[in-house]
Amino acid sequence: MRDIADLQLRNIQLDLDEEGIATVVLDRPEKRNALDLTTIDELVEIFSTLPRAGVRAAILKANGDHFSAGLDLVEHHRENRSASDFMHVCLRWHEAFNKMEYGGVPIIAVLKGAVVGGGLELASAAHIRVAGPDTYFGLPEGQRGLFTGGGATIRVADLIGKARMIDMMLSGRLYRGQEAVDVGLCQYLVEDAEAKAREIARNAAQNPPLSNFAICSAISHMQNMSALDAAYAEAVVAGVVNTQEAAKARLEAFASGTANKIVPQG
Ligand code: 1HE
Repeated sequence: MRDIADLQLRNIQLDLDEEGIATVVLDRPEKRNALDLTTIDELVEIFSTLPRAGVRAAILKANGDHFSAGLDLVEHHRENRSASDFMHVCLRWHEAFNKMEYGGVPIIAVLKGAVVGGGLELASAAHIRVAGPDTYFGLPEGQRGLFTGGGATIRVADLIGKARMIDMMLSGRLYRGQEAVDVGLCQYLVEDAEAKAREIARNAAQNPPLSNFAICSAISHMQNMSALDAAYAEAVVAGVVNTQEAAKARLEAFASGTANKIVPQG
C-alpha cells in the first residue's frame, strides 16, 4: 500500500492530522489555482492513495483568494493540443474526479472566490461544498470558445439541473450567496467556510469507515443504475454495512437506551 508520505507533490499540499482527517490544498495561488496537467496528476495520486491509507475524511481547500480558475488556459494554448490530446487530458480529469466521488472517503470542499469552469467541476466531485461570503460559481467555457471536459455535464447538471447549467454556459451567469445554495451549487454558506468544513469532517469521521464508504461511493454508483439494479445493489450494500462489527456497539447502546437520541440542535 502506498503511503501518503511517499507522494511527490508540487502543486498541492497534503497533510494528515491525528484524527485521520486529510487536508488537500491547491497551491498555485499565483495562477489562481488553475488546473494544469501536473495538478490533475497529483489529484489522481492523492485520491487514489487516501482511501487505502486509513483516511477518515478529507478537506479540499485552496491557497490564495480563489478556489480555482479552472482549466489552465495558458498551458492549453501553449500546448496547441490536437483533439485526441485533449480527449486524453479530459480522461485524466475524469480519473481524478471519479477517484474523488467514488473513492469512499468523505470529501468536503472549502470554497472561496472564483469556483469557475474546471474549478466548479473539481468542487462538484466533492461530497459536500461549503461556500464563504465571497464565493462565486460560473461556467465561462462558452465565452472562452470551449466546452466543459471535466464532468460538468454529469455533476453540475446533477446539482442544479440542465436548464440552469445551459443558462450559466450561454449567458455567463454567475451564482453567489444564498442563491447558490438555493440552486444546489453548495450546501452551506457561512462566514468561515473552513471552520464549518472541519466541523463536518470531524462529525463524519466519527462514523464507521464502512458506512462512510457506502455513503461516498454506493449512492453515486446507484445513481448510474436502473431503479431495479439500484434497489438490488442497495440491498447488497446494506447487507454488508448494516451487519458490520463496528455497528454492533452502537446498536447495543440504542437497544439498552444509552445512545444519543436524534434531536434538532439549537
Ligand atoms: C490563469 C487562469 C487560468 C488565472 N489558466 N492561468 N477559466 C476561466 O475562464 C477563468 C480565467 N481566470 C479569470 O477570469 C481570473 O483570473 C480570475 C477571476 C479567476 C481571477 O482574477 P485576478 O484578477 O485575481 O487574477 P488575474 O490577474 O486574472 O490572473 C493572475 C494570474 O493567474 C495570471 O498569470 P500571470 O502569469 O499573468 O500573473 C493569469 O494568467 C493566471 N490565471 N486564471 C491559466 N484559468 C476540462 S475543460 C474545463 C474548461 C474550463 O475550465 S474553462 C474556464 C477557464
